[in-house]
Amino acid sequence: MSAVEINFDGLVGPTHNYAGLSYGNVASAANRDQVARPRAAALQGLAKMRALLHAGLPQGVFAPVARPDLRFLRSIGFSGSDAAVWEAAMRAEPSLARQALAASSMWTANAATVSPSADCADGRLHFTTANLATMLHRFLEGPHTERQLQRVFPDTAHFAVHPPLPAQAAFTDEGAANHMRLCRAHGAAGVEIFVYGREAGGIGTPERFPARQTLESVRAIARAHGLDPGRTIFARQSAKAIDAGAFHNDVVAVASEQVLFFHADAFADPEALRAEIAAKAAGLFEPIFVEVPADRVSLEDAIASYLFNAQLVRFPGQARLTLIAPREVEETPAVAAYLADLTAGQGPIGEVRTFDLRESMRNGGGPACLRLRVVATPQEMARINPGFLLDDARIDRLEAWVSAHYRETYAPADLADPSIVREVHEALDALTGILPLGSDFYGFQRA
Ligand code: SUG
Repeated sequence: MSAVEINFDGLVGPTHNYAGLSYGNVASAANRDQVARPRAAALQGLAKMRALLHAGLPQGVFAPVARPDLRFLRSIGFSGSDAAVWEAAMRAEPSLARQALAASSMWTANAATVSPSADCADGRLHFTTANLATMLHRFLEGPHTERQLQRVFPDTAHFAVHPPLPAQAAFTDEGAANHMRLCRAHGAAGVEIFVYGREAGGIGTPERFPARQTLESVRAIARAHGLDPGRTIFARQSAKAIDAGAFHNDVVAVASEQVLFFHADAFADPEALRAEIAAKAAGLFEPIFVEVPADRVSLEDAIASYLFNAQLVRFPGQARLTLIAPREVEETPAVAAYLADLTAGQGPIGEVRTFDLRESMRNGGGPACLRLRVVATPQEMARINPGFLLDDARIDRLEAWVSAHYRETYAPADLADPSIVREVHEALDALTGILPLGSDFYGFQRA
């Protein structure tokens, strides 16, 4: 048996809401203060997980963060009971309180950067927990994510879970959303491509929106993972893409096996990138480039439809890859027309399957954002905590849990309700009985 790629999707948390927190993420800004539907959001995510499982792919899950982040709120001076902390924070610092409430751990493409053991000098599978230091609400995810990774990948003989890089402007890191890997087969040595938006000195910085990943951060990750410089690439994302709203590279590019599917405006120097990939892949595999020209799909349509924020997967027995895309690609005429031509041709992508992920999409999170890819050999697979891998029975239990504990809707006026805190704690406490998190996983359980 060879290595497999497992998608670990983030379970949408009970406090899913639209707070407009992510400057530079056009969907997040546009939907600020809309009424959110946490239950539907979580069920949409679980439906995607079930569909990929039924299509024959291994599927894992990560638990949501406990929100509001009371530890954070206490660290900035709020005190008293949990409910009192929340009430006071919403009254005195509503915008910071909203940051503390974000359910953003659902986008596990930002949880960590992952290098399969075939690429790492010590033969272990490496994870660097992302510091997400550009956005406060996302930065708060770090301790949860590191703990989550340790629970799923506990065996240090096979797995290395690194803590986040220093949470400082020189090292801002958004995890796998800015990382791609090309290879002949998942278990074979590959070429890892790290995409960054700026250097700590500020050279080439976009003008409008923040670049969330630095060159210094990705170089540090490649070092920590023990990657071979001969098979590692650092590519600059184009400032144009960032300024158009591609706040992560996975909004404009996706890679799988030999295939790099990307927008013509994704990278600062696409020709140099192609040449470097070809040189570093020599003797390993033949890269296949599927570049989408701007006159077929504009950067704006690519970002609005999330065409590239797709999962590019190989279903068992399929000769060509399948693109798992959001429903929005069908609703953007230029994108729908492009995809019809793409799949009708002889290229590497033979099929498109779409999913309704509307609730996540409205915060700028498509299918690719919702999953962290982990390539595992059979030996590594046997050491993953199996309770985080899904089968139908576990998905049924999670769906029932969501239906029992999640609110139908969250309007901005609902958020100050102090009973939110108790509701979330009850829900997550019950979750630790479904996933093998342990009864001390969440801070409120340890308090
Ligand atoms: O970091 N949105 C997330 C979306 C992350 C998408 N992930 C990838 N592209 N891989 C972000 O901008 C919005 C939350 C709010 O506004 O309520 C948010 O955090």
